[in-house]
Amino acid sequence: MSILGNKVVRREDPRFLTGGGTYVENLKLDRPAYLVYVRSILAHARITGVDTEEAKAAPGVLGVFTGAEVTEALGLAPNVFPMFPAEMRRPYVAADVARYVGQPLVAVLAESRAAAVDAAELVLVDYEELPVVIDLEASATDEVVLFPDHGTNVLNRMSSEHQADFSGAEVVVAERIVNQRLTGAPIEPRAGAAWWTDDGRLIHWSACQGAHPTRDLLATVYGLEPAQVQVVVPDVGGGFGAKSRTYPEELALAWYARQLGRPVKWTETRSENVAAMPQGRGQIQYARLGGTRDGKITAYQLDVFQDAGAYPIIGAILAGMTQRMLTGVYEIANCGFNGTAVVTNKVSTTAYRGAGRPEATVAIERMIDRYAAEIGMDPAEVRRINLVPRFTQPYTTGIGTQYDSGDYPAALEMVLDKAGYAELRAEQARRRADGSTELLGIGLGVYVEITAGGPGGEFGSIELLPGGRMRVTSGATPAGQGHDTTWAMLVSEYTGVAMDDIEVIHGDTDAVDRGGLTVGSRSVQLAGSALVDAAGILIEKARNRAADQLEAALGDVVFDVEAGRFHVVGSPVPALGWADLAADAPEPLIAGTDFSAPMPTFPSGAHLAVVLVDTETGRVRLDRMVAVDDAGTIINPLLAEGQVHGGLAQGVAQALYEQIVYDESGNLLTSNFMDYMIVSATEMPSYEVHHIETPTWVNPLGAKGVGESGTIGSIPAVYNAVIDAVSHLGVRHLETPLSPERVWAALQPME
Ligand code: MCN
Repeated sequence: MSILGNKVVRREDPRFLTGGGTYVENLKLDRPAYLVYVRSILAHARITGVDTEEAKAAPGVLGVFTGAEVTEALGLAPNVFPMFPAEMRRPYVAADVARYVGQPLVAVLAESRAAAVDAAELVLVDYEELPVVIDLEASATDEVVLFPDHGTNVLNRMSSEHQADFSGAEVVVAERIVNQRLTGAPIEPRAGAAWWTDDGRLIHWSACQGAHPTRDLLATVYGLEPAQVQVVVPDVGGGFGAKSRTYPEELALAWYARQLGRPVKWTETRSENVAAMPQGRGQIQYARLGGTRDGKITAYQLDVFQDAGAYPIIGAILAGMTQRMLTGVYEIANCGFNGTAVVTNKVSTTAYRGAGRPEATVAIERMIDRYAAEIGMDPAEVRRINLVPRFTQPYTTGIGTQYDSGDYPAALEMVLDKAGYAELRAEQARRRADGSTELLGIGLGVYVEITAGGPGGEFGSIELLPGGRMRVTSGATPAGQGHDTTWAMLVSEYTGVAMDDIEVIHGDTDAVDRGGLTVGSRSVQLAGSALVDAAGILIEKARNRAADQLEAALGDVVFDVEAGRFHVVGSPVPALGWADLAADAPEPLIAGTDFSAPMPTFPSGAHLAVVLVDTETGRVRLDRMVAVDDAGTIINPLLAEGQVHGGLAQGVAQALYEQIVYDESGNLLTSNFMDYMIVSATEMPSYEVHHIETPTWVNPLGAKGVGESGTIGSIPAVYNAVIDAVSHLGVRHLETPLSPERVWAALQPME
């Protein structure tokens, strides 16, 4: 019986739930030095003086290093992408100019964290204030330039080949949509530890989303061969995209370790994490949608400004993802896109759950509702009219993106059915007619997104151990997604070995040959498929060995996966199990391979939110969240559902609660969880989660990614629901997060 598709509970959870996890913070080191950074309190300033004398003399201090000293030794950090201007590379520790609040200026190392914090307070920094640019559109005018040597704040402009032509449209609606900045808010903030061994090897532990990319980065920074560096990523308390890179302030740990001749440990505080870990979103959109009066969309144009923050990293290119997913699930041949990425005096932007795809979905889904309101048609009906029909072979969208397979109408009809759409509309009408102060709103978010959209494949290996056990290594580095369970299930399925007899190793560059980043919901389809292929290779090798031992022709030996045994075809006895093949083995039986797919996969779905809006206070309560997701073949419905749950929470949070706010001087006003309204279980209803399966043909599992789906559909669903609740009062559009203040203000009579 197949184990795939079963709700197998996460075997890593007992460890996590009973304090048994191994994190960078609880790594025991011999006489570690604790690192604390002095960070910029100004968003843009020249550093005119740094006085470290008092700090150096403070109790327990082992070393104090200014930006100038670190920069002299290490230069600037390598660019994440070669096309970014060299002068915009980030310093490990800023030497002459600070460009965002929270940027590291001085490194203080001491015997204890408390001593380092105390000493950091004794460092005196002299600043000469420089003009600040926070607003994206203001930045694009270049009135204030962040990098005078580069001359402009504009990093890149991207335009589609064609622009939308609205001449045939009977109705045109336009909106400015803000995808506010968000912080990833992992439970575990960023943390790292580094030391040098006597034979010159660098060992670095990091709470990040990819051991091997961090190893390669460290090798580049310190001029080492990759083999001279070991990176260990132990358990990680969440990453959500924001830990996909190991950032300069952590890459410098090895340099401090070398100066002090001791291991160095660094864990940032929550406020440092909010201020200085790169953030997500930060995209302003100008959307225009045109159509006929009977609901057929004829033109769609999206022009966006993308905030890259002070130093361009991944966020600077995410508008490209928005462009790829421009038309979502709809047939819109006449469309266009322009994107402009700019630097601003804020921390950099990076990938955050969905990374460029939620932005595309928010824009199109919001505009569909806006158009539906304009022509007086039910928003579900407008979607029906324009959806791409079910397809199993590649479909090319208006913007030129090729999707693998999908059934969007099925997802829409299912979510409407499960939610009881007609009854909800009736209830909405009843409340409106009764003059209720608690209005009901219904919102849809029908989405398609791209997973495993980046380059490269993923690695996996399986080794037969004595007693018939298996050791699996995977290039994917999890941050809470349940890979241990998933990989053990897959290997069990294909080898017949019990899950309990399968150990899984990841996140250690000495133990795993190679690996990529756990981003873009790529792991199951790539790392999982690599294990499927590895299992096939291992079984072939085992069949050879069995043929020798059974003294049979290779062609006659078959593998019975249910029993986990090899025997001659037609005669199940004698048979050899994995344990027999492992015994007295002349050489280890091991198979490792990489899997790359011919194209990305495109998971999809339809989410429906029901909200109740209090017209007297503007408070929005999410009453129901119904989700239908299609990630192709599901390996473990329990884990996939867990992923959807987490994703939904982060989508709801963007629509209703969370927002990074800077004032116009660049001060961060939301630097802790009192000010940044992080979502919690108390705001959530019990989700109603369903799934359909449209397998992909691009990998042997038929699997697409599910790690970000929940977020992508739920943002527009909740967003649309709130506007829907108050649309009969003339409200057409509001900005997220839809705080009580914003909703209440929109409901006040015009002066
Ligand atoms: N799964 C499945 N069937 C599929 C696809 C996935 O059963 N067809 C299940 C698997 O059990 C797998 C899990 O879902 O373990 C996630 O798989 P996948 O969609 O391949 O995503 P990744 O493992 O590559 O994880 C990355 C994704 C991203 S990009 C973000 S952001 C995110 C997310 O995962 N960050 C997370 N989920 C997170 N969950 C936790 N707890 N913490 C984070 O930081």
